[in-house]
Amino acid sequence: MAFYDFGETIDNDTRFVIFGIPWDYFTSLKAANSASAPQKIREITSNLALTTEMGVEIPKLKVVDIGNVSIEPTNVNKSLEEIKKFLSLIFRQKKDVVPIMIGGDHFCTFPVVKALADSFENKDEFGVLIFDAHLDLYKEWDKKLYSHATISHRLYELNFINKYNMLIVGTRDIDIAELDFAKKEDIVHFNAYLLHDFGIDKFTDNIIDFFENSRIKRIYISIDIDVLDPSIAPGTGYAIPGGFTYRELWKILRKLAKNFDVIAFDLVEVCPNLDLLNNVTSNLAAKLIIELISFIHNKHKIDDYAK
Ligand SMILES: [Mn+2]
Repeated sequence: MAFYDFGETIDNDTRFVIFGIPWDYFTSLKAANSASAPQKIREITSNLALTTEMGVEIPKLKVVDIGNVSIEPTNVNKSLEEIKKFLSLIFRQKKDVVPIMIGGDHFCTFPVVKALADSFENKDEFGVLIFDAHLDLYKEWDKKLYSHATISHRLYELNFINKYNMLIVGTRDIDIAELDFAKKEDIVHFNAYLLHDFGIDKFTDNIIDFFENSRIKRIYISIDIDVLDPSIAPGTGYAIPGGFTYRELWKILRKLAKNFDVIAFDLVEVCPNLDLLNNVTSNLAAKLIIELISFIHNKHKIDDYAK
Protein backbone atom coordinates (compact mmCIF):
# COMPACT_ATOMS: atom_id res chain seq x y z
CA MET A 1 0.00 0.00 0.00
CA ALA A 2 1.01 3.63 -0.52
CA PHE A 3 1.89 6.23 2.09
CA TYR A 4 -1.47 7.75 3.17
CA ASP A 5 -3.12 6.22 0.13
CA PHE A 6 -1.51 8.82 -2.10
CA GLY A 7 -1.41 8.17 -5.85
CA GLU A 8 1.38 6.02 -7.18
CA THR A 9 2.37 7.78 -10.38
CA ILE A 10 3.96 11.17 -10.98
CA ASP A 11 1.73 13.61 -12.84
CA ASN A 12 1.72 17.29 -13.79
CA ASP A 13 0.92 18.73 -10.39
CA THR A 14 3.01 16.33 -8.25
CA ARG A 15 5.30 18.16 -5.80
CA PHE A 16 6.52 15.41 -3.47
CA VAL A 17 7.68 11.92 -4.45
CA ILE A 18 8.03 9.32 -1.73
CA PHE A 19 10.01 6.15 -2.34
CA GLY A 20 11.57 3.44 -0.21
CA ILE A 21 15.02 1.87 -0.16
CA PRO A 22 14.56 -1.46 1.62
CA TRP A 23 18.26 -1.98 2.22
CA ASP A 24 20.04 -2.57 5.52
CA TYR A 25 23.09 -4.40 4.21
CA PHE A 26 25.44 -1.76 5.65
CA THR A 27 24.23 -1.71 9.21
CA SER A 28 26.80 -2.70 11.81
CA LEU A 29 24.15 -4.31 13.99
CA LYS A 30 22.77 -7.61 12.81
CA ALA A 31 19.61 -7.36 14.94
CA ALA A 32 18.51 -4.26 13.06
CA ASN A 33 16.11 -4.74 10.13
CA SER A 34 15.53 -1.28 8.73
CA ALA A 35 14.93 -2.89 5.31
CA SER A 36 11.34 -3.53 6.39
CA ALA A 37 10.77 0.09 7.48
CA PRO A 38 9.49 1.59 4.20
CA GLN A 39 6.61 -0.86 4.09
CA LYS A 40 5.90 -0.68 7.81
CA ILE A 41 5.81 3.13 7.81
CA ARG A 42 3.41 3.10 4.87
CA GLU A 43 1.12 0.62 6.64
CA ILE A 44 1.04 2.76 9.77
CA THR A 45 -0.42 5.71 7.86
CA SER A 46 -3.67 3.84 7.22
CA ASN A 47 -4.40 4.24 10.95
CA LEU A 48 -3.56 7.95 11.17
CA ALA A 49 -5.96 10.88 10.85
CA LEU A 50 -5.95 12.96 7.68
CA THR A 51 -4.90 16.39 8.89
CA THR A 52 -1.49 17.57 10.03
CA GLU A 53 -1.02 19.12 13.44
CA MET A 54 -1.56 22.59 11.99
CA GLY A 55 -4.71 21.57 10.19
CA VAL A 56 -3.42 20.95 6.66
CA GLU A 57 -5.62 18.39 4.91
CA ILE A 58 -3.25 15.59 4.01
CA PRO A 59 -5.13 14.29 0.91
CA LYS A 60 -4.81 17.78 -0.65
CA LEU A 61 -1.00 17.70 -0.52
CA LYS A 62 0.50 16.91 -3.91
CA VAL A 63 2.31 13.74 -2.86
CA VAL A 64 2.79 10.45 -4.66
CA ASP A 65 4.38 7.24 -3.41
CA ILE A 66 6.09 5.43 -6.25
CA GLY A 67 7.15 2.37 -4.26
CA ASN A 68 10.54 0.87 -3.51
CA VAL A 69 13.80 0.78 -5.39
CA SER A 70 14.53 -2.78 -6.42
CA ILE A 71 17.42 -3.87 -4.20
CA GLU A 72 19.56 -6.98 -4.24
CA PRO A 73 20.97 -6.60 -0.74
CA THR A 74 24.34 -8.27 -1.30
CA ASN A 75 24.82 -7.00 -4.85
CA VAL A 76 26.12 -3.56 -3.91
CA ASN A 77 27.02 -2.20 -7.33
CA LYS A 78 23.75 -3.34 -8.84
CA SER A 79 21.73 -1.81 -6.00
CA LEU A 80 23.63 1.49 -6.19
CA GLU A 81 22.98 1.56 -9.92
CA GLU A 82 19.25 0.91 -9.33
CA ILE A 83 19.05 3.84 -6.88
CA LYS A 84 20.76 6.14 -9.36
CA LYS A 85 18.41 5.03 -12.15
CA PHE A 86 15.39 5.44 -9.88
CA LEU A 87 16.24 9.05 -9.05
CA SER A 88 16.98 9.96 -12.65
CA LEU A 89 13.66 8.43 -13.68
CA ILE A 90 11.86 10.63 -11.13
CA PHE A 91 13.51 13.80 -12.47
CA ARG A 92 12.93 12.75 -16.06
CA GLN A 93 9.21 12.64 -15.32
CA LYS A 94 9.13 15.95 -13.44
CA LYS A 95 12.04 18.22 -12.62
CA ASP A 96 10.69 20.32 -9.77
CA VAL A 97 9.68 17.61 -7.29
CA VAL A 98 10.93 16.98 -3.78
CA PRO A 99 12.10 13.35 -3.49
CA ILE A 100 11.58 11.77 -0.07
CA MET A 101 13.44 8.57 0.72
CA ILE A 102 12.43 6.16 3.46
CA GLY A 103 15.33 3.84 4.41
CA GLY A 104 16.90 1.51 5.03
CA ASP A 105 20.05 2.06 7.01
CA HIS A 106 21.81 5.41 6.87
CA PHE A 107 24.13 4.38 4.05
CA CYS A 108 21.10 4.70 1.71
CA THR A 109 21.50 8.48 2.01
CA PHE A 110 24.82 8.42 0.14
CA PRO A 111 23.61 7.27 -3.30
CA VAL A 112 20.53 9.49 -2.97
CA VAL A 113 22.53 12.68 -2.31
CA LYS A 114 24.86 11.79 -5.18
CA ALA A 115 22.00 11.17 -7.58
CA LEU A 116 20.16 14.29 -6.43
CA ALA A 117 23.24 16.45 -6.99
CA ASP A 118 23.53 14.99 -10.50
CA SER A 119 20.14 16.52 -11.25
CA PHE A 120 21.29 20.16 -11.04
CA GLU A 121 24.33 22.10 -12.21
CA ASN A 122 24.96 24.88 -9.72
CA LYS A 123 25.90 23.33 -6.40
CA ASP A 124 27.10 26.58 -4.78
CA GLU A 125 23.89 27.10 -2.84
CA PHE A 126 23.44 23.47 -1.86
CA GLY A 127 23.96 22.06 1.63
CA VAL A 128 23.39 18.85 3.56
CA LEU A 129 21.94 18.80 7.08
CA ILE A 130 22.17 15.52 8.96
CA PHE A 131 20.22 14.81 12.14
CA ASP A 132 21.93 11.93 13.91
CA ALA A 133 23.07 10.73 17.33
CA HIS A 134 26.32 9.80 15.58
CA LEU A 135 28.83 11.55 13.40
CA ASP A 136 29.09 8.54 11.07
CA LEU A 137 32.53 9.87 10.23
CA TYR A 138 34.55 6.66 10.45
CA LYS A 139 36.87 6.39 7.46
CA GLU A 140 36.22 2.65 7.33
CA TRP A 141 34.07 0.27 9.28
CA ASP A 142 35.10 -3.35 9.50
CA LYS A 143 37.77 -2.53 6.87
CA LYS A 144 35.08 -1.41 4.42
CA LEU A 145 34.42 2.02 2.98
CA TYR A 146 30.64 1.57 2.73
CA SER A 147 28.79 1.40 6.03
CA HIS A 148 26.09 3.30 7.85
CA ALA A 149 28.93 4.35 10.20
CA THR A 150 30.97 5.91 7.35
CA ILE A 151 28.16 7.73 5.53
CA SER A 152 29.08 11.28 6.63
CA HIS A 153 32.71 10.60 5.72
CA ARG A 154 31.71 9.41 2.25
CA LEU A 155 29.49 12.48 1.78
CA TYR A 156 32.32 14.72 2.89
CA GLU A 157 34.57 13.25 0.19
CA LEU A 158 32.18 14.30 -2.57
CA ASN A 159 33.64 17.22 -4.49
CA PHE A 160 30.68 19.51 -3.81
CA ILE A 161 30.58 18.81 -0.04
CA ASN A 162 32.84 20.62 2.42
CA LYS A 163 32.96 21.99 5.95
CA TYR A 164 30.86 24.98 4.94
CA ASN A 165 27.86 23.11 3.57
CA MET A 166 27.59 19.94 5.67
CA LEU A 167 26.29 20.12 9.25
CA ILE A 168 25.59 17.27 11.67
CA VAL A 169 23.08 17.95 14.46
CA GLY A 170 21.99 16.00 17.54
CA THR A 171 25.22 14.07 18.12
CA ARG A 172 25.91 12.38 21.45
CA ASP A 173 27.68 9.07 20.77
CA ILE A 174 30.98 9.96 19.16
CA ASP A 175 34.07 7.83 18.89
CA ILE A 176 37.58 9.26 19.26
CA ALA A 177 38.61 8.53 15.65
CA GLU A 178 35.52 10.37 14.39
CA LEU A 179 36.09 13.34 16.67
CA ASP A 180 39.73 13.56 15.57
CA PHE A 181 38.65 13.60 11.94
CA ALA A 182 35.98 16.22 12.59
CA LYS A 183 38.53 18.42 14.37
CA LYS A 184 41.18 17.96 11.71
CA GLU A 185 38.74 18.90 8.94
CA ASP A 186 36.74 21.47 10.94
CA ILE A 187 33.51 19.58 10.29
CA VAL A 188 30.81 21.30 12.31
CA HIS A 189 28.48 19.34 14.54
CA PHE A 190 26.05 20.52 17.18
CA ASN A 191 25.81 18.13 20.10
CA ALA A 192 22.32 17.33 21.36
CA TYR A 193 22.85 18.85 24.82
CA LEU A 194 23.38 22.28 23.28
CA LEU A 195 19.67 22.44 22.54
CA HIS A 196 19.06 22.48 26.27
CA ASP A 197 21.96 24.80 27.04
CA PHE A 198 20.92 27.37 24.42
CA GLY A 199 17.17 26.81 24.25
CA ILE A 200 15.48 25.68 21.08
CA ASP A 201 15.20 29.09 19.38
CA LYS A 202 18.88 29.92 19.62
CA PHE A 203 19.84 26.34 18.76
CA THR A 204 17.69 26.44 15.62
CA ASP A 205 19.04 29.87 14.71
CA ASN A 206 22.56 28.49 14.95
CA ILE A 207 21.63 25.86 12.34
CA ILE A 208 20.14 28.55 10.12
CA ASP A 209 23.19 30.81 10.60
CA PHE A 210 25.55 28.00 9.66
CA PHE A 211 23.96 27.67 6.23
CA GLU A 212 23.24 31.36 5.72
CA ASN A 213 26.87 32.23 6.45
CA SER A 214 27.77 29.89 3.58
CA ARG A 215 25.07 31.43 1.35
CA ILE A 216 23.28 28.09 1.20
CA LYS A 217 19.69 28.32 -0.01
CA ARG A 218 18.77 24.74 -0.88
CA ILE A 219 19.23 21.93 1.57
CA TYR A 220 18.96 18.17 1.75
CA ILE A 221 17.83 16.97 5.18
CA SER A 222 18.75 13.47 6.35
CA ILE A 223 16.99 12.31 9.51
CA ASP A 224 18.45 9.33 11.31
CA ILE A 225 15.63 8.38 13.67
CA ASP A 226 18.20 7.92 16.45
CA VAL A 227 18.50 11.70 16.71
CA LEU A 228 15.31 11.39 18.75
CA ASP A 229 15.40 10.12 22.30
CA PRO A 230 15.11 6.32 22.50
CA SER A 231 12.30 6.74 25.04
CA ILE A 232 10.09 7.97 22.20
CA ALA A 233 11.81 6.19 19.31
CA PRO A 234 13.03 2.85 20.67
CA GLY A 235 12.78 1.01 17.35
CA THR A 236 16.29 1.65 16.08
CA GLY A 237 19.67 -0.06 16.29
CA TYR A 238 21.48 2.22 18.73
CA ALA A 239 19.41 3.52 21.63
CA ILE A 240 21.47 6.48 22.83
CA PRO A 241 20.04 8.60 25.67
CA GLY A 242 19.75 12.37 25.52
CA GLY A 243 18.06 12.74 22.13
CA PHE A 244 15.54 15.33 20.96
CA THR A 245 11.84 15.11 21.63
CA TYR A 246 9.42 14.85 18.73
CA ARG A 247 8.29 18.43 19.38
CA GLU A 248 11.82 19.80 19.39
CA LEU A 249 12.64 18.21 16.04
CA TRP A 250 9.22 19.29 14.71
CA LYS A 251 9.91 22.92 15.65
CA ILE A 252 13.40 22.85 14.16
CA LEU A 253 12.09 21.38 10.89
CA ARG A 254 9.27 23.92 10.73
CA LYS A 255 11.68 26.82 10.97
CA LEU A 256 14.17 25.30 8.52
CA ALA A 257 11.45 24.72 5.93
CA LYS A 258 10.52 28.39 6.22
CA ASN A 259 14.11 29.61 5.82
CA PHE A 260 15.43 27.31 3.11
CA ASP A 261 14.30 25.36 0.09
CA VAL A 262 14.28 21.79 1.31
CA ILE A 263 14.86 20.10 -2.04
CA ALA A 264 14.79 16.52 -0.74
CA PHE A 265 14.87 14.67 2.54
CA ASP A 266 15.11 11.20 3.99
CA LEU A 267 14.26 9.29 7.12
CA VAL A 268 16.43 6.28 7.92
CA GLU A 269 17.32 3.67 10.54
CA VAL A 270 13.82 2.79 11.77
CA CYS A 271 13.94 -0.91 12.72
CA PRO A 272 10.38 -2.26 13.03
CA ASN A 273 11.61 -5.50 14.62
CA LEU A 274 13.05 -3.54 17.55
CA ASP A 275 9.98 -1.35 17.97
CA LEU A 276 7.32 -1.64 20.66
CA LEU A 277 4.14 -3.58 19.89
CA ASN A 278 2.22 -0.35 19.28
CA ASN A 279 4.74 0.64 16.57
CA VAL A 280 5.57 3.92 18.29
CA THR A 281 8.74 4.48 16.24
CA SER A 282 7.16 3.81 12.85
CA ASN A 283 4.28 6.04 13.88
CA LEU A 284 6.67 8.81 14.77
CA ALA A 285 8.48 8.37 11.46
CA ALA A 286 5.25 8.60 9.46
CA LYS A 287 4.22 11.72 11.39
CA LEU A 288 7.56 13.43 10.90
CA ILE A 289 7.49 12.77 7.17
CA ILE A 290 4.00 14.19 6.63
CA GLU A 291 4.58 17.15 8.95
CA LEU A 292 7.79 18.08 7.13
CA ILE A 293 6.01 17.75 3.79
CA SER A 294 3.34 20.16 5.01
CA PHE A 295 5.97 22.63 6.26
CA ILE A 296 7.65 22.64 2.83
CA HIS A 297 4.26 22.88 1.14
CA ASN A 298 3.34 25.87 3.33
CA LYS A 299 6.76 27.52 3.18
CA HIS A 300 5.35 30.92 2.39
CA LYS A 301 2.42 30.69 4.74
CA ILE A 302 4.02 29.87 8.04
CA ASP A 303 5.33 33.35 8.89
CA ASP A 304 2.51 33.92 11.31
CA TYR A 305 3.22 31.04 13.58
CA ALA A 306 6.83 30.01 12.96
CA LYS A 307 8.96 32.75 14.46
MN1 LIG B 1 23.42 7.66 11.18
